[in-house]
Amino acid sequence: MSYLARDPQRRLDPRAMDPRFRTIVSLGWTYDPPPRPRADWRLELRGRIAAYAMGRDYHDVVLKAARRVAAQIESNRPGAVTRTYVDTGPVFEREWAARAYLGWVGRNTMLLTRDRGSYFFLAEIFTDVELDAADAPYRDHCGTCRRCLDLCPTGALADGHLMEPRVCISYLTIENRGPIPRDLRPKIGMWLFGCDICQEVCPWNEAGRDDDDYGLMPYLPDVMALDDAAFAARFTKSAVKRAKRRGLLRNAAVVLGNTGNRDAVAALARTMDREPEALVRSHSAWALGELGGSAARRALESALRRETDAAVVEEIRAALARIAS
Ligand code: B12
Ligand code: SF4
Ligand code: SF4
Repeated sequence: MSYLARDPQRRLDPRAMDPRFRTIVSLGWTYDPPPRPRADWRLELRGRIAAYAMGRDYHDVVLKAARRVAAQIESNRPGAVTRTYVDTGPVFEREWAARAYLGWVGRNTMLLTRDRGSYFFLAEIFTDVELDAADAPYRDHCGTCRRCLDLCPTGALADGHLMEPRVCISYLTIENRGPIPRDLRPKIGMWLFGCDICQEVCPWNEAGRDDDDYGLMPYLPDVMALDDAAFAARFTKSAVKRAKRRGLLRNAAVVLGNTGNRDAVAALARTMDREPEALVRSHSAWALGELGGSAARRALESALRRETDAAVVEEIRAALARIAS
């Protein structure tokens, strides 16, 4: 995410992008809270996708909606300059939303409101039109609560609205292009793409819905079997495509390892045999090492005889050593 360090001046002061800007309009677009997981992910070999990625990619949907608001401003004020952002430009979206009094920045670093919780996206319209601001800041309603800090599995959150993104599951499973550090893999638990824990535990977010959650909990052996064409067919219109096929399969291997369920061995062994991406093979080797047992050991030994990639060979050896001990 080195792009975050680019253009600091434009980030801090949008007038560096266009000196005519006078106002930022901050917008929120709610999405459905995650369903309460009813599937037993370990037993059923399922991984979980964060709620925001359900349905069509929000960048398209929210940008279109925000542009409609921008068009409204332009029609009310002919000649107005507007520029619309959803997640893509050098914009501190939560900072501007907090300063527009849309909500407060919680200890989980999310922008929250009392009536909507945090299950909403942000968008901004930068404009040269001068508009009145809301009259009172949105008070912080975290109070003495620390649930998000205490329950984040990787300890990514710290006092003072701080987060260490490099250990956040959302970063590790979406933005990270390389291997997931070995010590963090068990902490990823069931998360196949993104993570909702620090929102789910927040008292300002409504309890999850009761309906079918299988849409957000795909069967992992099917995920491991996706080739390029099948991945594209299933995820082109979804935010999940950001992880790319190799990233998603890497994550699926880690979650299968975390299930502790040896029913996953066959899918992982097949991956060791057929998968062209070394990144996916190396995480599958790790997962086989976690599951252990004679079938996992045989799959690793046979993969070791064929493997030419040094990083995968190292993972296989480490996995075999874990099984032996
Ligand atoms: C990089 C990024 C990430 C990174 C880093 C997250 C981070 N905390 O910085 C990763 C990959 C980890 C991530 C994860 C997620 N993200 Co994200 N992400 C972004 C992105 C592209 C940039 C964020 C950024 O600049 N971070 C750097 C920090 C310094 O800036 P900041 O976000 O503006 O927030 C700081 C300031 O506002 C300041 N601040 C403001 N007011 C106050 C008040 C006080 C008192 C203090 C001390 C500080 C303070 O502290 C904030 C926290 O550091 C934004 C879109 C955007 N352009 O803003 C989306 C965005 C923040 N992400 C979003 C979402 C939905 C998520 C996830 C929920 C997705 C998921 N389910 O997996 C998780 C949530 C994890 C979490 N707890 O934050 C939404 C958040 C919506 C909301 N209601 O807040 C955004 C705004 C995208 C959007 N357009 O809707 N994300
Ligand atoms: S998204 Fe998950 S890993 Fe990241 S800070 Fe929140 S609880 Fe922790
Ligand atoms: S869980 Fe508690 S501390 Fe964290 S954001 Fe929600 S109210 Fe604030």
